[in-house]
Amino acid sequence: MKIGITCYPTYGGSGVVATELGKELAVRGHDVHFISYALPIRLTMNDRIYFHEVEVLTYPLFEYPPYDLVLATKMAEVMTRYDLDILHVHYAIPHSISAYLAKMMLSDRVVPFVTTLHGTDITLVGNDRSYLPITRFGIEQSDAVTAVSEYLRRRTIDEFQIRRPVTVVPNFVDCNTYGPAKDKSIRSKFANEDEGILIHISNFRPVKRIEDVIAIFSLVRQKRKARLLMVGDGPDRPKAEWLANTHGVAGEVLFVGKQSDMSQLLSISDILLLPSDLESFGLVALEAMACEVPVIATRVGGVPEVVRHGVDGFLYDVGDVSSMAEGCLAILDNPQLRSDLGQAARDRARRDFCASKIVLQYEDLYRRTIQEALSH
Ligand code: GMT
Repeated sequence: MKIGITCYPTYGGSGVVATELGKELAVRGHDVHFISYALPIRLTMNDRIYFHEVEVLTYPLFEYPPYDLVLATKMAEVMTRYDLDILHVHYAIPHSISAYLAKMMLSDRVVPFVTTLHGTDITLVGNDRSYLPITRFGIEQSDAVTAVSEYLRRRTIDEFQIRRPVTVVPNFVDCNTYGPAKDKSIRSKFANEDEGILIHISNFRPVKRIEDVIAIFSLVRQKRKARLLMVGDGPDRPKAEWLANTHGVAGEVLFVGKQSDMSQLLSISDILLLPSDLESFGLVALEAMACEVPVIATRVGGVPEVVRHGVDGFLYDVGDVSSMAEGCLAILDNPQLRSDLGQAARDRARRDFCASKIVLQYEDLYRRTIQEALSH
């Protein structure tokens, strides 16, 4: 198939999923055309992967340059020139609207589009009253809609009163790339032998509750030696750095910034911390699980569909930092528990969320959607 993919190219779960999906589809022999305003962060090019940059004209009259319109124009252009069979957009706003416009712009053929809902497009942005009607319209007009968890599917249907089917296609992980550390010596760059390593990876937005990450770590640090790796960047990073200072743990917290390869840092860690207010899936938890790393997270959104409490890690109420610290200590102080949780986590990642299995679901969906569009 000739498949177009649109996503946000920046550091964020939806862009990562879209990029990894495109790479997998290319390996399986499809031509994949990424359409976005910058090269997606994890994208590596090959002869089946194309990148089409959307260039937004700025003009003094445009206080808000109309990206969605330029995107629609580029989508229609790529659909025509490369004879696309289908377009898959990740994140409803504004991508599903641009895809709809592009579809309408083609007079001689129909190129259907699939919208994948990732989370904040529904839970935050789409729920803002000013965005809700247009998000609902984009969902209703899509030729197929998927959500990354059952939680997100249900919430979309309930809150947007969606009458059309929404299919759950969960996020996935490449268990060959993400696995236990092959070279344990890298660990010594970050911690001494007797120190546990906790890791947090995110875009440092308020929903991630970075303050809780620091609070949990400082409670752990009162009881035993440990280090905290903070991976990523975003608006709450200065707050996190300041909190690490005020909690007196700045020397043990390492802010490593944005990284393109998470697998190495995850594989040398003992625990992933994900104390978010909300996660529709929690892709980073799955990536940690594939690396045999237990997860300490909040029992929110789609997280319990990924992490099983007491099996792959432990789940707690939002803000319950003392219990989360206790959970970390239980794991760090008991190597057998750490190993059991880690192995169960990897088994689950391989069995239920392995890339090859989930990519097949998308391929099937594309074929069915193309067939349906042709038959109308
Ligand atoms: O978490 C973010 O702020 C980024 C956001 C995105 O759309 O890029 O992540 C959402 O999509 C990810 C990939 O499907 C999910 O793993 C995250 O749970 C989801 N974030 C939220 O629901 C807050």
